[in-house]
Amino acid sequence: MLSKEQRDDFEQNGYLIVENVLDKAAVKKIRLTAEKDAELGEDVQINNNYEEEGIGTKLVYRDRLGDDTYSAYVRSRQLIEPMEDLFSEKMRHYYHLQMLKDPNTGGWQWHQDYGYHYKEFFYPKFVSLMLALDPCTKDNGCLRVLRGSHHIGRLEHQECGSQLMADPERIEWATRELEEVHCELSPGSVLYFHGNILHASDPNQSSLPRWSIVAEYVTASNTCVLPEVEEKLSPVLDPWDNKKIAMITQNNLPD
Ligand SMILES: O=C(O)CCC(=O)C(=O)O
Repeated sequence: MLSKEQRDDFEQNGYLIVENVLDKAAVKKIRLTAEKDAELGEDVQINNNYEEEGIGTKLVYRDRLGDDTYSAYVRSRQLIEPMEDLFSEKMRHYYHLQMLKDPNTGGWQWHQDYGYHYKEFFYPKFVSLMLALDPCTKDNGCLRVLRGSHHIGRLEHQECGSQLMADPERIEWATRELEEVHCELSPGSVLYFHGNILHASDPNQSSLPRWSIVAEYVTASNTCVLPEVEEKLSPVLDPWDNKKIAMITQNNLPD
């Protein structure tokens, strides 16, 4: 359970960092599995987040929860219950991304995740989490947020390379008005961020990888505007306990 102070922080700031949600052993298991995961390697896409030639962003997109280690954690009690607490509702999984932010990759323009998905859901009851698998620091392009920017509401987004970015004029305003916070995370810590918070990140210009899992959810009561979205969403999540997760993750450990 989160404290009242944590819930108030999220309400005011639009984001919340919860330290050490997963222990070192769990992070090691996920990291090892990902390193040796041939399917992950095959499904990597390189997104270009800049209009001109620029550093690409390496990621793997998954729109279903499967019998794999990442899905097990994405639906785990440890990760899901804080969101249920923040929204006083059960959650549904929309998709998750394996962010493989290797040296000289990455970089995201200012955007809101609900800005990407406004056409799909009627309410901004949309929340993302970032589970750090490596240290996320200023030097390797940790997520940056504009504190409290979720109170602005959804902004218009425009294409930028193969991604979207929020209206540049509004970004200029927002960066003048609001404090920019670097969300540094230790492995196993989780950043929860509201669908309307403005966030961005720099490319990883360090010599070490900065991998994470970013997962997106809506509350159980949100309404799908597009019928095909309903099919993609998971049923209302009954979060998995450690016993169930241990079974899945043990089966999937590489030799
Ligand atoms: O991983 C990053 O650096 C940024 C991820 C992000 O902005 C997102 O998933 O919306």
